[in-house]
Amino acid sequence: MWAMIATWRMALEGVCEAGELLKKGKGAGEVVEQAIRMVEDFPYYKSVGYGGLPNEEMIVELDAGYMDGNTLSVGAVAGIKDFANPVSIAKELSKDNVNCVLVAEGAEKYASQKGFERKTMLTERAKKHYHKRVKKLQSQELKPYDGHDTVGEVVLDQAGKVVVATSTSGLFMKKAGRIGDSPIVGAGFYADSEVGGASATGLGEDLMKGCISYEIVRKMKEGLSPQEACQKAVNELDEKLKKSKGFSGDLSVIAIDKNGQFGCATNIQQFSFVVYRQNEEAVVYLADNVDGETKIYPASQEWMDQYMQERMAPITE
Ligand code: SD4
Repeated sequence: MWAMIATWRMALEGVCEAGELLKKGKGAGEVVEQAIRMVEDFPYYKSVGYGGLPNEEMIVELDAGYMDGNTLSVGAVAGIKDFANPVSIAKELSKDNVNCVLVAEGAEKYASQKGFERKTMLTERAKKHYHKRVKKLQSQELKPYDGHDTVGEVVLDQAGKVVVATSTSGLFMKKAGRIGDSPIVGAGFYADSEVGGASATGLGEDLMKGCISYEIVRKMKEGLSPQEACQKAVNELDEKLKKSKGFSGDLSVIAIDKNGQFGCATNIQQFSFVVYRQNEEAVVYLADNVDGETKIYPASQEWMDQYMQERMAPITE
């Protein structure tokens, strides 16, 4: 049995190609890397890789994480500038036993030494978004906004290995050096091939507080289904944050277990995600929070068309 799940509609093309590789018996590590690289390379996705939106100094700083569920090996980069594929650097780092999580200049030095492709990641389009935002920024809180999303993918291959990886430009207009949950093991991603894997997207500062990806895998290990584990983890963290400080940021999560069953939960509306499993078609689902329950339904063609139109529309003043 092979299966994969990924955050947000933007993962679809990569997931479809990845499925073909999984059918041929390719390993989860290679597959997840390839699927995420496709999102990193696509210039119209403004929250991951090339074309990702910059920080408040108009510099694109990228975060990525990778975990191998067979060995629990983890690699991650944070605040890395001008490398085309942070996910590949994170994967490479996971092969080491020490120095597996590198930030900023250290990460860049490592990536250069290893020969990873350098690329100016700030695009003209991202600059336009930046200038537009600067004009209206004064009144706005820093938060994940529509279309600004981390790609997180969990893959189960035919050999039963589970691998998870993430990649993001983080929050638009973040402070220089700010990192979210995406390069933090247990928060943005977690995998254990004996159980399954999970990944998160939303407000990193809040997702981290619940170590939410680890928590989902832990709940699955205790016997909850992926859906129950996702829902419980989101509700518990959401309630705790609201009770203790009156506010919870966006929390959206996905998971699959070692049998290829999947789950998703969110505290927002219209969280999109992609599932592709053996003997099934790849499906884009939408998830809505309805009174603490996540309602999941396939995205309509109209929604899919509009998604792409919005991503590729000219940026108006
Ligand atoms: C972060 N979790 O850097 C990421 C951003 C994100 O939807 O997922 N936005 O906090």
